[in-house]
Amino acid sequence: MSHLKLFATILKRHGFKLLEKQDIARRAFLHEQRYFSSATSEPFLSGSNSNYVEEMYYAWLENPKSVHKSWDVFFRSANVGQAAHLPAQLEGKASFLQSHGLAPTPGKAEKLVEDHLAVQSLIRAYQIRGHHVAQLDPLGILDADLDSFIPSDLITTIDKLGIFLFVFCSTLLINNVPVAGFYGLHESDLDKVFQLPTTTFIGGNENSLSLREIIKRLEHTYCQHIGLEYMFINDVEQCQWIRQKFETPGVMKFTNEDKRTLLARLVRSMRFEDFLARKWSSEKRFGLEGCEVMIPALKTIIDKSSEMGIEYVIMGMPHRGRLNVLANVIRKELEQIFCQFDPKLEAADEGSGDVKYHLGMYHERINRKTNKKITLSLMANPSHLEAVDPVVQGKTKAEQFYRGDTAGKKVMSILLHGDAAFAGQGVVYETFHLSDLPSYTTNGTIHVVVNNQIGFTTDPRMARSSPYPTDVARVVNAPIFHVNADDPEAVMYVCSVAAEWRNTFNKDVVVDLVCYRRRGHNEMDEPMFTQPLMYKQIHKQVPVLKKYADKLIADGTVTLQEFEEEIAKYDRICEEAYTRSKDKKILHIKHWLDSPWPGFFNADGEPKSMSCPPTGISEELLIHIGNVASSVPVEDFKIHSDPFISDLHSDVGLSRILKARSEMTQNRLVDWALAEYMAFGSVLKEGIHVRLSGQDVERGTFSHRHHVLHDQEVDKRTCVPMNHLWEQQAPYTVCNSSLSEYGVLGFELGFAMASPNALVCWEAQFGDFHNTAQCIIDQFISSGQAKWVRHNGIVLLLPHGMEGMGPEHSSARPERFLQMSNDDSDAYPEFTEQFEVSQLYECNWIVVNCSTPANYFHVLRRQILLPFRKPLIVLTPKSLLRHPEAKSSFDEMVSGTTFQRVIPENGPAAQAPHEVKRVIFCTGKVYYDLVKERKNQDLEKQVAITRLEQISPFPFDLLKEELDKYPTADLVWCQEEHKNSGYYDYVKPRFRTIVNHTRPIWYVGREPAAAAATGNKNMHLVSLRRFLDTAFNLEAFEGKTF
Ligand SMILES: Cc1ncc(C[n+]2csc(CCOP(=O)(O)OP(=O)(O)O)c2C)c(N)n1
Repeated sequence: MSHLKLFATILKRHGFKLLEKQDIARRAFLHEQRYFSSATSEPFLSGSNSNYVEEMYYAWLENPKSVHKSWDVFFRSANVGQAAHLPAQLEGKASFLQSHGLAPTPGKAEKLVEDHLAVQSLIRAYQIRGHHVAQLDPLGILDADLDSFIPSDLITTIDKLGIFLFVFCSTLLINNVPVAGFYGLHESDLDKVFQLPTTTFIGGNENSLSLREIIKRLEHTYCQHIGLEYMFINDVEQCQWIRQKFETPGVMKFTNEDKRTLLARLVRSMRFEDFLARKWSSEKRFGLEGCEVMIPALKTIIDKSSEMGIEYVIMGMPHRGRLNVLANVIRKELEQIFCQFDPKLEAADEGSGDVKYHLGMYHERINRKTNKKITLSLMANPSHLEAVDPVVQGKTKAEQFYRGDTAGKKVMSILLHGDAAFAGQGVVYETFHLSDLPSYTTNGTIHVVVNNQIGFTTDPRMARSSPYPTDVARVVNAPIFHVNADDPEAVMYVCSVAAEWRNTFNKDVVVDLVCYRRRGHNEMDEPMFTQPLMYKQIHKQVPVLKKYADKLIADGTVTLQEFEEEIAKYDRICEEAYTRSKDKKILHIKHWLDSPWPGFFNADGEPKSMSCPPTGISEELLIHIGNVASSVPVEDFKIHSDPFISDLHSDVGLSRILKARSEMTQNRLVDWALAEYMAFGSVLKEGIHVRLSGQDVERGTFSHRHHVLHDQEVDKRTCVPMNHLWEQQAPYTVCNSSLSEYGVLGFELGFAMASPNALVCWEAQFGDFHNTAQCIIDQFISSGQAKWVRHNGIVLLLPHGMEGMGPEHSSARPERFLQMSNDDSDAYPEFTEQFEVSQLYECNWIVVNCSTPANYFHVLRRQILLPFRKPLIVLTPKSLLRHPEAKSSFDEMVSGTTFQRVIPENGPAAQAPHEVKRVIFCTGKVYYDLVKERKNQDLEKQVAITRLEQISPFPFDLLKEELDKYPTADLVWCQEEHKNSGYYDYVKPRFRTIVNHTRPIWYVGREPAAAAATGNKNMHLVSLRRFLDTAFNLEAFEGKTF
């Protein structure tokens, strides 16, 4: 910053702020005095009562070293008559001091105390606000904090102090009071020695320094190329740790070897971009130019982490520099990357693929610095910026979990961000909020921001309201290290400290690489349209590689010849790989898989079979699980029963629920909650980890689940009976999540990615809340396999049902999932023996709406028994959780039984199908309304009701059987949802395909509507009545055409 700019700043701020802040400083001082302690080891500035002063003085007279250094400074100054004035409480002891020749000269003495306080405040001001004046922008024209003003409590150069005091202070008056600088310090104070507080390390081995040296060292630490934000952290130990890492004189040392490695890495980073630019000048690649330092930065983080024991690093990143990361960090074979630029190559794998800068990667290699094995994985991601963040976290958590790495010492995540996206995308905040939750923490993530000070064409001043793009990290007390990306050594140091921070505290940390973007948003864009001045400067900017090479050549670390050879060597590597890439004929998307599942598929990556064993289990198992589910498997644990009723009546509250479970088990029955228990418990026995996450899932939104019991007498004592089923069982994790859908669903999707041997379920509080996680659903769950050939067996449990609860708690929007299902409505399939399973294999996800607990039990188990993984969307019930009819017998769950995709009519109508006038097809809860109404109207022989349990992929085969069975009946699709939602639009064309358009499928249900449901209970009931009447009006469609 130029001096002129500095003066302007000083003048401006003196207009009103200065005295006010001095006042504040004084008040703080007086406040501090009240808390003086009498400990003899205490420094002068916190010493207290009067006897204590005498003690100090006598001790000092005997041996000046026996007292704290600050007292030594004080008595010494007083003795030479410099300035020694006691704090107000000690003034009463003036006579004592006078009698000992220590009579203070009032003005000077007071100044000594004030000056010490001022110096402390000054140090603190640097620690808090030094980053605002750090030189972070490599272009030298922008302010990383979007503010060109210097905080008024910083003295940024010794020059400034001098100029400031002489030029301005003597003449500047505010309210007729002469302004003597923010702290009242004068040039004459510069060579005075001040005691350093314990909250700084600038002294190194020294306890006191001259003011001149203090300012110099503070400036060196806080106002050069590194800007540190950490003073908001609540933990003193953590703050001290950071201060020590950055303030200690001479900490930033690099050996020649380090510098040469850094240069070589910069060569690779820069020449890779140059190579791509030369070969494919008109292709989008989102180059890294302007932030080439990111490659050595990531490598430093990985080296350091590997040194400290990390074996697996999982990364998520946006487009910028992604190819470079694949090439030079993950070390993907260059020819594989270059292949991606060849539009003529044929894709060898299933799926539709993705553009090259979205693909993922998994690679095991030896870290050359540490000679240790390291696995690196870059997660595939959609264009949707930051969406991958929680996915990376979930996968990292799972990898830690399966390795028993509870403290995150073996597996860690690194997330890269663009400045605009980091500031703008809410999922960043949601992800940060998972970082310290026991069931979601990954024990610290290192965030690296490529802060090129622009977002596409948008200036950061228009893109965020926070000073830095990184401010979101402050909510979790993550330190933020801003660094000028044109100072590679500063960057390496910061990255190394970041890695150590994570290893020491297992908390998140942010490295903000303040850089620039040499080209447009992509290589085809013209940035001068929108940022003319910035780009004029960028065009003049010397690339970082040249700057650093010049520096190392000048100081003799490398010779020009060595540098040129390094460049030639890497260029040769690229050329050779390019030649090899020309021989490739086929593009394998599988080579870009980020999460391989060794052993799960056969050698060609195909499922080992195309069949699924029956999903029923033995009666013995059902009974055992039922008994544990209705018990409290730990001693002396008092569960909930109504506190207002005495213990004698223990079958109230939770006791009653458990008792009911026990009775159901004895009666060989299950309700929804018990069926879920049976499904989870049985797969746990088979060694499959089960994880259920979402808001309030432990108890269940509808208070039906109760998977975590709470001791009513001991705070925070809990018990999870599901983990007490067998001695040898997989662990069960059930966790209430933060109030987030986007972040948490992304997290669970990532968790499910790590292993096929886990049943990972996410439950929405109400089904419609999934729409705040739409990006995860659309971009990952629906299309993930097609884009990135990776399977995922995540289960979404979405409470759904029109129960008069208003527009917002009724519909899980099944139509959205069905609309994205990839089965062809018009293609009549061939019904082979394996039709059921191969249809599942071909689909992008499975959508079910079970009408019985047994079927819910089966579909959960089928998820694990299938020889491949597909996302499963389950529309789950609300009122059916307690519906007396919605119970299943053990007979429907024992060995040999299986999931029923369709539950056909099995009452009187099925006995005489030719007499049936109407077949109503339906799904879910409306079945119970229809059955009741049919009984009321005595139409059990005339009307068959068939339930569609698996809606997608559509069970063409079973429905064909049903349709053939009732050749003369009307066909009706009945749903409780509005016509433009629910299932109608999905099922209608498929039914028609089955009957080859020869029979109509009539619609019965609610009218189309803009809102998912009415908020008026009466309207709800009226519309229910209306469509039930139509459903059983056998003349309703007479004479109508279709
Ligand atoms: C969620 C989302 N919204 C919008 C976009 C469109 N988009 C692509 S890149 C970009 C600018 C990103 O800027 P920044 O995060 O600073 O990264 P940079 O491109 O500068 O590296 C935008 C708006 C997107 N990809 N994702």
